[in-house]
Amino acid sequence: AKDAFSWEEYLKETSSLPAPPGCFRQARVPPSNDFKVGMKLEAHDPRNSTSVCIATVMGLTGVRLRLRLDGSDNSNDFWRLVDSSDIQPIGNCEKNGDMLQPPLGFRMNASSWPMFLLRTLNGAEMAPVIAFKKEPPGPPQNNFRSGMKLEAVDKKNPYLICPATIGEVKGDEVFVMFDGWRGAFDYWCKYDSRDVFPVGWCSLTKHGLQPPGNSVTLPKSVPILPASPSKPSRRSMQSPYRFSNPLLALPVRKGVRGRRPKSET
Ligand code: MLY
Repeated sequence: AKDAFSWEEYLKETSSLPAPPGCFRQARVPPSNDFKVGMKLEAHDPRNSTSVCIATVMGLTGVRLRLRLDGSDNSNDFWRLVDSSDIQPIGNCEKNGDMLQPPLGFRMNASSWPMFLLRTLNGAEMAPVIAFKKEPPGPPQNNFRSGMKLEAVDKKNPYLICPATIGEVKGDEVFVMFDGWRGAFDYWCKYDSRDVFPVGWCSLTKHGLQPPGNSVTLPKSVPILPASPSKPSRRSMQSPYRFSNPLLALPVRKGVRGRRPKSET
């Protein structure tokens, strides 16, 4: 489609560079997704990470799984990479001498858990051991620098992966800013978070990539400029996106400079 987002053009338009692959805790060659919808596995309860529960694969997006804990409701689905250490084959928990737990918010009376567990596993299709990939090691140190571009999970809408920029680096943490969203979705995370990916990851793994939002981002380090005498370039006028680089982003119209568009969520 002519309006499809292109990193190549976007990086040029914003005069920015992608974070090098060595910054990320992701496989250099993404693993294959050998799971199928309906398969069952063991997963740590995201709301109670010490308990291991039974989960069902509800969907596949690239090399991520949409998971739902058995006995939970349908409004707490979560997403995990196929090489996440949060998931494992059925049987692992017991092998380690642990017991499978009901999810937080188990729909039934706690006393019905043992029978529920038997029933949910009876005749279930278990995800095969080969589908679980080994989690890659993290880089030994935080190699991110502010201004680098990446692809990141929107934690408020975790099915979405979006273009983002490193806004700040502090010790082992980075501030992830979503391009074109005026800060509403930004967050701090560890540099070795599994929720951040190098530019090109979505295309490589056939995961949808959201286009940037259409709000202008004004980096705090950039001084306010005098009104530009030149007209904005054809390219920036035609593009469906507003840009993070204010030099390219702000066509000056009717004397209104740097006016921010209305917020969108
Ligand atoms: N406002 C919309 C989607 C917001 C997505 C923002 N991400 C892409 C940074 C909603 O909440 O449904």
